[in-house]
Amino acid sequence: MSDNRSSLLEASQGPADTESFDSDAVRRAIFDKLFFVRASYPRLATNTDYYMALVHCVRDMVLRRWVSTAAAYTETQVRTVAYLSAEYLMGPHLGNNLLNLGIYDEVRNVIDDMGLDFDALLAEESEPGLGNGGLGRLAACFVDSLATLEIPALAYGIRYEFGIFEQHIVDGWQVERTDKWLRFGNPWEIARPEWAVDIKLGGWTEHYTDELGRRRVRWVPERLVQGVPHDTPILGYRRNTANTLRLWRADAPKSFDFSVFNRGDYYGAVAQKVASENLSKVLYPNDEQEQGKELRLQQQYFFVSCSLQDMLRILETQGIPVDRFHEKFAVQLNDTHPAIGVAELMRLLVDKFFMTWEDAWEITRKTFAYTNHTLLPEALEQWPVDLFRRVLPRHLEIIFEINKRFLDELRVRYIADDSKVNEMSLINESGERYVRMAHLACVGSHAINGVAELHTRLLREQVIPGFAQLWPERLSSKTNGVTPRRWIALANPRLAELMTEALGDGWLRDLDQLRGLEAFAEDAAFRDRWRAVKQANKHDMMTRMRRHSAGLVDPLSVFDVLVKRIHEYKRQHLSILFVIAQYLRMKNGLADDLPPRTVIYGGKAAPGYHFAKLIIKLINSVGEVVNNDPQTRDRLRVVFMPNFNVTIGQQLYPAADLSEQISLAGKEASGTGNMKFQMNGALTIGTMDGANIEIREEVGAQNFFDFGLTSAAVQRRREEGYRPRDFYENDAELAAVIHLIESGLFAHGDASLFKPFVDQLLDYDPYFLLADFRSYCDTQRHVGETYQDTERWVRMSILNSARSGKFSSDRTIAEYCREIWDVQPLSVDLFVDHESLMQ
Ligand code: F58
Repeated sequence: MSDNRSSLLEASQGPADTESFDSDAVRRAIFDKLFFVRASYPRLATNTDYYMALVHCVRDMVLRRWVSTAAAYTETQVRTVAYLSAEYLMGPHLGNNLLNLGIYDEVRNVIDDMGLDFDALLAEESEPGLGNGGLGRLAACFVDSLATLEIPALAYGIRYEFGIFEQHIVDGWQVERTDKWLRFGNPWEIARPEWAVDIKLGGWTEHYTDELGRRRVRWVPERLVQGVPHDTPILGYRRNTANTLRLWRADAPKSFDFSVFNRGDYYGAVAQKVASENLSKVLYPNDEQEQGKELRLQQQYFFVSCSLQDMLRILETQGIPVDRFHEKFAVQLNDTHPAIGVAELMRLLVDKFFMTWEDAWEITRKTFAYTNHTLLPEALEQWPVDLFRRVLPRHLEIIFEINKRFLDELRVRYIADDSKVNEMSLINESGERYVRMAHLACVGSHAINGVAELHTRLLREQVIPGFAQLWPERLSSKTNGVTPRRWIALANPRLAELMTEALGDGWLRDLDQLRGLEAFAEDAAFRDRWRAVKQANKHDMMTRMRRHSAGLVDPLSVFDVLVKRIHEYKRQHLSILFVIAQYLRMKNGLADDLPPRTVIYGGKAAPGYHFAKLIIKLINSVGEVVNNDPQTRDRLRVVFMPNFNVTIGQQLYPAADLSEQISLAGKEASGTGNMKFQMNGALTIGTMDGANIEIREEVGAQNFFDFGLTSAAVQRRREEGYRPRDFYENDAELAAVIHLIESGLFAHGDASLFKPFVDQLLDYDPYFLLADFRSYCDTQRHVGETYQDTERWVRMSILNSARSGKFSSDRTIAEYCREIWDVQPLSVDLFVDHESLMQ
C-alpha cells in the first residue's frame, strides 16, 4: 500500500474514542490531501487549500461511519423516518463533524502545531444557507438529534444552488446579494446520478379502461425533469450512526432532451435544460406572496415526488412489498411545503401500482404525519385551483376525489351543517378557488402537531378547530428543541468546559443533567467563573463588532440581543421604541442609575417586505444618532449585525446577557432562538408567547422578565376595538418617542421617511406595540436594575442554563419517535476495514 493510502486509512480508523487519536497520522493525511486533492504543497497552499485538505480527512472518517450505517440499515430493513422539508439551515459542517467525532481539540492542536490558524480554516467554509429561519434550522437540529439518538432516518430536501441571500447594509438599508455557497465546490456531498428519478410536470390526464376492464388514469405530461440526489452524511455525536441528508438537484432528463435534439432543435433542447435546472435554482425567501408562484409549487412537487420515488426504490431493493410502505417509512411533513406528498403517494399507489383507492388511502394515512409551524392566517399555503391544474393536473383530480369522500363523511356526521363542510373542505370556495394545503396535510395524516403548548392550543381552537374536533386524538404538541452540540459545545466552548468540569461529560447527550448546575448557583467561586466565561465571550464579540459598527462597544455593558427574521409580528420596532425612550431620558438627565447597554440586532427581511426593510433602516438610523451623541454614547449603543446566519448566531448567543423574545402573544408558534440564548445563560425578556411560556415555567417566574398582553387579552382587546391612539394620548413618554421619530431627527431632517411607520402605529398598530409599550419599558428598566446586582444576575443566569434541559432537540425527537413515528434506535457497528464490506 502506498504511503498516501496507508496514512489516510490510519487516520480514518482513528477516533470516536479520542485515545486512539494519532496526531502524526492526521498530519500526514492532511499533507496527502493537500497534494492529491488540491494539487498543492505547503509553500503554495492557501487557507482554502488547507481547509479542503482537512475536510477530506474528516470526510474519510465520517464516510466509514456512513457506509457502516447504510449497510446496517440495509441488512436489518429497519423502520425509517423520512423527514420531508423544503429547507435545511445546516450551518458549517467542519466544526460540527470534528465535535461529533470527538476529535475537535485534538485536530485543533494538530493544526496549531502546523503553524496554521484553525479558526481561519473553519471560517473558510461558506455555510449552506438552505433555509429562511426557524423552520429550516429546526430541521437541521432534528437531523442532528436523529443521528445522535441512533434513529434510522433519511432527510429529504432541495439542493438550492442559491440559498438565502447575503444581507449587506448600505446607508442603513438592507441590500441583497446572491449567495454563492457552491462557488468553491461542496466537499461534504456525494452526487448519486445512478439514483436519479424523472418527474412529470403539466400536461393532461387520460381516463381509459385497461385490458382487464379496470378504470385507469394516465398522466400525459407536458415536460419531464430529472432529480439527481446529492447526499451529505449527518453524523451523530460520538456515535457510529451517520444518517443521510438527501437533497435533490433538478436537471434535464436525458431521454427528453434527446427527443428534442433528434428533431434538430438543439437550442430548444438547451432551453429545456435551462428551464429544468431552474427548479432547484433558488430558495424562496419567506413572507413573499407565493400564491402566484408556479415555480414554487413545481419545486415542492419536484422534491416530494423524487423522495417518494426514492423510498419506493429502497423498498424494492430490500424486497419489501409496496403495500407495506407505511411499515417501512414514517414520513414527516415539515409544514405544508411537502403536503403534496399525500396526493403524490396516492397517485403512485393507484396509477402505478394499481392499488384500490381504499387500500392506497389507508397506506397513505398511516404513512404521513404533519407539523404545523404558523398561526398567521396569511402564511397558510393555498394554491389557486387553475394554477394547480396547469402544473399537476392528475393531483388536482386526486385532491378532488379525496375531498369528495371526506366531505361525504362530514355530511353524515354534521347533518345539515354546511358551514362545517365549507370550513373544512380542501378547496376554499369563498371567491377564486384555492387548494388549502394545510387541510390536505390534515386529512392525509395520522398525526398532526404544533410546536409548543400554546401554539397547539391555538391551532386546536382557532386554526383547524374542525379537524381537532373530528380527530382529537390525532393532534398533539411537540415543543421544539435545539441541539446542544452546535448551540453549546461548538458555539460556547468555554461554557461547555465549565459545565463538563462541574458535571462530567454526560450532559451533552442528556441535557437534563444540567440541573446539576443549580447547586453551583450558590457557590461564589463558581459564579465568578461563570461570569468570566460570559465576559470573555462578550469580549470576543466586541472585537468582531468593531469591524461592523462605528466605535467601541463596552463589554461591561448589558448585551441586549434581538436576532431573528425581521417581521412586524416579532416587533423589533417595539425594542427600538424603548431605545429611543432611553435616549430621551438620558438627554433629559433621567437615566443615570441604569447600567450601560449595547442593543444588538440582527436578521434578514424578505426582499419584497417593505415595512420590514424600513424597520432595519430605522434601527440603523437610531444607532447613528445614539452612537454619535457624546452625551449618550457611553451608556447606550445600537448595533445592527449584518447578514445574521448560523455562523453569526454561534458567536452571538454565547455573548448575550439578555435575550429579547417580544413577539405579540399568539403570533410566534414557538421560537427556537429563545432556547439557544437560555442554554447559554442569557436571561429572557419576553411575552407569553410560543415556547417562552414553557421557558418561564422551567426557569421560574422570578428568573424570567415577562411583560405584555397575553394572547387571550390581545383577543379581547381586538374584539372590544383597539385604539392605539389612546395609548399615545395617555402616555407622555410614548408620545415623546413618536414625536422624535416624526421630527425627522433619525432621517437627517426628512420627516417623510418614517411617516408610514408612525401612521401605522397611531392608526392601526396591528401588532399592539402601543398597548405593550409601557409594560415593556418598565420591564426593561427592571432588567437594568437587576443587572446592577451582579451576584443575583449571575445566579439567575446559571439557573437559566441549568433548567434548559427540556429544550434539547433530543427530547423533542424522542417524543416524535415514541408518539408519532413508532421507530426504535439501531446501534451501528463500525466496519474494521473495507474488506468486510466485500463479503
Ligand atoms: C417558524 N416558522 C416559526 N417559517 O415562526 C417559529 O415560531 C418556530 O419556532 C419555527 O418555525 C420552528 O417550528 C418558519 O420559520 C418559515 O420560515 C417559512 C418558510 C417557507 C415560507 C413561509 C415561511
